[in-house]
Amino acid sequence: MRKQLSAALIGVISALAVLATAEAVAVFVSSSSSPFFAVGQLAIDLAPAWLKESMIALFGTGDKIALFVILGVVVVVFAALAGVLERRRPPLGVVILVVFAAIAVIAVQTRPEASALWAFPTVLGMIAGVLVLRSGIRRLGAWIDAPDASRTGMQRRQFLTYAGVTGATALIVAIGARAMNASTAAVTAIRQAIALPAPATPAPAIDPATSLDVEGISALITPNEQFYRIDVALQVPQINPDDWQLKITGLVDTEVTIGYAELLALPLVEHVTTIACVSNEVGGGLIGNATWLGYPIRELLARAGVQSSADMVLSSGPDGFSAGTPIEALADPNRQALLAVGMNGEPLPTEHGFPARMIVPGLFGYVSATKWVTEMKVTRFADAEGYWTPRGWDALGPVVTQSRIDVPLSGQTVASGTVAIAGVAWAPHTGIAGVEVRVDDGAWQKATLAPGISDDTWVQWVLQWPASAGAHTIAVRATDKSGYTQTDRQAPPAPSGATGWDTITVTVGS
Ligand SMILES: Nc1nc2c(c(=O)[nH]1)N[C@H]1C(S)=C(S)[C@@H](COP(=O)(O)O)O[C@H]1N2
Ligand SMILES: [Mo]
Repeated sequence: MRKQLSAALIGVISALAVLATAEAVAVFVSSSSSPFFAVGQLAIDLAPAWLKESMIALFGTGDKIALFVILGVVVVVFAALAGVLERRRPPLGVVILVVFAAIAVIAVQTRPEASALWAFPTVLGMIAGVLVLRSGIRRLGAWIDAPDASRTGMQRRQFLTYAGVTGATALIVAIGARAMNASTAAVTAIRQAIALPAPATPAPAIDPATSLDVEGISALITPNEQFYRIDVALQVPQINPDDWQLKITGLVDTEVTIGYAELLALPLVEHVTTIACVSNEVGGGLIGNATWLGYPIRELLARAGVQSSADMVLSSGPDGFSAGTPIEALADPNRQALLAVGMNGEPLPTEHGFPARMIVPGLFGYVSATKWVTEMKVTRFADAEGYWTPRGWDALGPVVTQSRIDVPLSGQTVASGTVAIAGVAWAPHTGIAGVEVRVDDGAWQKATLAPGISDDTWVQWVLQWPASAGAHTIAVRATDKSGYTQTDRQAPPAPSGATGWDTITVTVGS
């Protein structure tokens, strides 16, 4: 009896290990990829109407809790059985775990936004569960099935310690990770329910016909799901807008505090701005263009009254990041520096700063684009520095004028004839004056620019190239409206942004 109970206990602990691991991994994948709720949801979706009705009749609004209790009991019973069977007829216990994990993976994959990645939490959970089960049963065997009389006491203690430590760890991790996943799910629901106000000053309407019709070129407006994400946050901060506040502090006449509802009630401005990361390599993808909805930061600074000795705003978020932005840029009436709440018509996605972030045309993200921003401290460059400055990056980070070839892809083989060489070029807040393309050692040829949105956004460009058979090298360079033409001198991203021409090689077939 003691043998059976101990084996059953190991089975239950291994199920707990599955759950704990899966929940913990789900924290990094997606809160909805946790098998716990996916299985419950699938059960609800599959349950016939009569069963749903009798559940509601029996348990009323407690029907969901009842469902989880029932699921919990089923899992505990099968987990105990897995323990007993793994001791008697290995690997039957492992088989039960794997079958349950397979059901959970199917359940997770039926969720609306599921991706293949969402199988990870359950699969890693299953591996952890199998390891715990096998090693638990092995220790149990050493104690009970093949006792070495001189060591029985020690082996018993070893087994109990193993069961206790593994069980307690799994329980703590499972509860902690579940709580995190639940709070993520809660903020996701709050965000989805928000209806942003219409802008008092809308961005000009974008005529889709003005975009270049070239397969593979970057879309003029980058969809939110494709927008690059860079931050030092190990976990995406989950901020309930009701609890969020921005404080303007430091060298001001009066401190200003503003909440989310108050912010949404202000006359909001919509502005299309291209933002870029200083770490972007030449030809890289750490750049995107979006329509931002927000309130001008200069108005907030004016409310607070900036003292004349100040020249920098040190903004910070809950992940420990901070950015030092010149007040000159933030207060400039001709530059739409926004405290943004919306991105491409939606509340900011959580990974892009929900509920509010800064967007400043013309400055790299690390000195301006603080996400989840909660404080703007008015100060001086002589007295404070942003997160990346002591880590080897310039204190000032104007975006470097750059251009990128989107098509053809480097290394691609294309058919001879007319080939569209196309991409994007950017010099935010300066504007692109022209783009030139060079094939092999030929002359620089002017590319055609699509009408841009404003000097704050990137522009699409294309050159129709009569391609002859063979291998070719293609380079691009942009000239901005200040008259600067991109240098061919290659510099790495640190300390102030990569330079050099994006260059690709293609083979043209005959
Ligand atoms: N809170 C916070 N904000 C941040 C960062 C960060 O690490 N933490 N990174 C910055 C950097 S380096 C860049 S390039 C932009 C990227 O914004 P995105 O992830 O929305 O594209 O966010 C900026 N804002
Ligand atoms: Mo960045």
